[in-house]
Amino acid sequence: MAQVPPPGSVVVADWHLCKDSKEYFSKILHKKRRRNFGLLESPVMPPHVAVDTVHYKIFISGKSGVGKTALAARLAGLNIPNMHYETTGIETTVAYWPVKLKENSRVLFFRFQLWDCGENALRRFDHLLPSCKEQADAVLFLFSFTDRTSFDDLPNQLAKWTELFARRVVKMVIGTKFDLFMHCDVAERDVRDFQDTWGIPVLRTGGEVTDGLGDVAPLLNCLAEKLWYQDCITAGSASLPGAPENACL
Ligand SMILES: Nc1nc2c(ncn2[C@@H]2O[C@H](COP(=O)(O)OP(=O)(O)O)[C@@H](O)[C@H]2O)c(=O)[nH]1
Ligand SMILES: [Mg+2]
Repeated sequence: MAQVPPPGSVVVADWHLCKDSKEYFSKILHKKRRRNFGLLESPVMPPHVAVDTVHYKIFISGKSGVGKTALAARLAGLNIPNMHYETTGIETTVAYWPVKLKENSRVLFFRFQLWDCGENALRRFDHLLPSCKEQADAVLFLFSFTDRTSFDDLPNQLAKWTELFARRVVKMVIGTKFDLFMHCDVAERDVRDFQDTWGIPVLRTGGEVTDGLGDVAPLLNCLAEKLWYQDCITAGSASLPGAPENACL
């Protein structure tokens, strides 16, 4: 079973609510909404506040209509498309997220490059999957709470990606459309059973974007935590929940 850090043991949870985080989060906000960053843009801190940025590539996996494009938009603070249209190829979206490490109170900007590829395009064009897979640090496995088949297919998806990667990658399972509880097709008990069997926590998402930070903070902090922990293990300090100075910089 994958080694996972206990939730909240590596990064400060809900740091976006603390006063000392304001200076950092203000750099990813504009008029109280998330700032959009192009591929070559990044948050700029004043010269006396040196903050390192760590880069990660994240692939979003899941069947068509499950909510991959909506999740990428949500995590980056962009408008969520109301209409479903199949993503025609690969779309990448950049999301920055400041994180405070518990061990040494060090602040880092995490730069997540989210790779979203339409399922039909993946099937039709053989070259897409290798480029999505190349150098990926994490895979987000999506299922929809309103689509039982997407949940039942998770073991296949996990097996497929485990086979594809010889090296270690972070795996996260996210249930979308949790807001549509009237149409919920996946029982809590089934989610618990899945977590017990696979040892992977299931996160949930859905609903209106509120203040732009609160609804994505648990997802982004969890992702940051797992990625940082993975780097610690790779750098050979698996016993530490924090990281050595050069773990991934
Ligand atoms: N209510 C609700 N609708 C969602 C959610 N996620 C996605 N959708 C809607 O589901 C449809 C498919 O989403 P999309 O992200 O395009 O699916 P993709 O094919 O996996 O990229 C769109 O109409 C979205 O607006 C969610 O969490 N809640
Ligand atoms: Mg899409």
